[in-house]
Amino acid sequence: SWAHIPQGPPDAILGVTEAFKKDSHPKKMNLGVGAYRDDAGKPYVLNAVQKAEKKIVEDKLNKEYLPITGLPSFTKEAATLAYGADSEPLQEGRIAITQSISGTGGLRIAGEFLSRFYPHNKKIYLPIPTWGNHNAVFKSSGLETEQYRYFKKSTNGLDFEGFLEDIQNAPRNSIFMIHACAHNPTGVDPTPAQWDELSKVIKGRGHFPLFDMAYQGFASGDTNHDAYAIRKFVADGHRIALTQSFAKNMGLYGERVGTFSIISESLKEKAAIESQIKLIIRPMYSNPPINGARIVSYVLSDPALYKEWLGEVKLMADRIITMRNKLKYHLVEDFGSKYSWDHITNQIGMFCYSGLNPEQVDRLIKEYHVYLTKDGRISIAGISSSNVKYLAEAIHEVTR
Ligand code: PLP
Ligand code: TYF
Repeated sequence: SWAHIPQGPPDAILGVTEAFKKDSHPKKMNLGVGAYRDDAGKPYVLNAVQKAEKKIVEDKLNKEYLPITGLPSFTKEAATLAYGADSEPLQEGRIAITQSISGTGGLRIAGEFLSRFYPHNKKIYLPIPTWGNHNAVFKSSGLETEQYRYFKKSTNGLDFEGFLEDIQNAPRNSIFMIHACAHNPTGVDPTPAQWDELSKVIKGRGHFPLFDMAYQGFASGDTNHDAYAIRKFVADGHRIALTQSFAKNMGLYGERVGTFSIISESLKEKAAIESQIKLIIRPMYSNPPINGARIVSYVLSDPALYKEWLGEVKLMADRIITMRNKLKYHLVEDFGSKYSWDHITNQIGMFCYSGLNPEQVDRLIKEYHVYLTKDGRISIAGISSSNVKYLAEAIHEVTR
């Protein structure tokens, strides 16, 4: 019998969608999960992706197994997108990389790799707050999670001093997991000058940075700009590890395509690392799915599709920025809210960390049918021209 099995809790973010689906109110809004919607509230399949899919069908490719570390043309293009074509370790062939089951799978391989091979300790430092799944993924990998300060409630911005202090106070050679851009859930990123300082201080303490890049292009609309942190750290000589996701920036959520990579010191070291990555993957899922990786490799390697894709990333990022501006405008100008809502437009990427407390979130859900996570995080992508004013009114009512 399985009677001894206790009921597990729902996922804090995906559970919001479940509640939303059960609501039949005509004005209901789902601002829970971070998935892009167009201005009509519909999922958006990028044109560049549709064209790549058409080409893939026309090319009549087979469905043989991929190698354990995935489609080589995909991992090569993905690494170039992240590290930049002029990256020294990339040009020298020193980056060990594998395809992964999207960003989450990349993080799981990262956790497993660090848990088996990181020589100094088994602790990983995560920002407060962070994406809920980070804790679970790293604990499942056998790492202990620690926390560092990141967000300052009083300003709804970065707690830069706290971040620096916690870097200084952590034992030498600690692992720091850092959101590369468009921090989830806060929408707060360090400035370039702050990244420069962070790189220096982290180096000084001998810490190891693992970057999670789930939103390249989504923060600024520019994939190079959003890669600033990782490229700066690499240029400063950090041999970083990195996970990438193509869920958001190519709209390939359900295709599950991403990477895990790590910079090695030499080709010999890289070969050993890759051999161990294979030993991690083999008993988990043998080898990754082929379709999403093909789509990404077609888009990134075809100059016309690549250009079209960059335009579409910018379009998505810009629509989000427009919604931020409108939400703030309605709150302040139409409804005369006496609070500062500057953080709505100062924060970037998919999310606004609104500062709403759990009681206010409860009222939004119960009285206004506006669904979001308990921490007050708003997925801006769920807002459209036709409901932004309704949302502003609802937020104004629960905060007045
Ligand atoms: N890391 C962060 C910060 C995220 O927000 C997400 C969620 O989208 C992921 C990783 C992983 O997402 P996926 O596994 O869909 O690529
Ligand atoms: O934070 C989010 O909304 C996205 C999507 O278990 C997501 O990262 C949320 C929860 C989850 C997987 C993906």
